Amino acid sequence: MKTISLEEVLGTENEVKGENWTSRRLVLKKDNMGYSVHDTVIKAGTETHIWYQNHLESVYCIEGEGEVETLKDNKVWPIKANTLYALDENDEHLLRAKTDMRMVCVFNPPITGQEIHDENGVYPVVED
Ligand code: 9YT
Repeated sequence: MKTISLEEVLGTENEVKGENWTSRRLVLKKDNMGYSVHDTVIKAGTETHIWYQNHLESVYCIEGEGEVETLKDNKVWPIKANTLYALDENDEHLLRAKTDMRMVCVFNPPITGQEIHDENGVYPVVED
């Protein structure tokens, strides 16, 4: 077995910054676990358009609050600490952070790192 601490990831290539979030990759495809695990912070006051067409993702909120709107039905799902949302239908959605939100994200199949560089499946909302 092995351990990895958040401190070991900070400031490395596995700390990836998007426009509205910073994702610290703890477990990646190269670790051969069949999934990846990220500790992600979403910035307060942001809205992010996300559609992982090739990945299933579970997102466990451990700090903060906000909401998810699923775009197929415009349903709004309040999210706060200790709530997990599972994108079990590759759901296209908007993630709105009221406060900073800290999320533990699990991806199946695992993120390689390369996909995220290209931001495949993640389309930030363009602000006017
Ligand atoms: C919650 C979410 O999907 N945020 C976008 C970043 C993504 N989770 C990642 O790459 O860690």
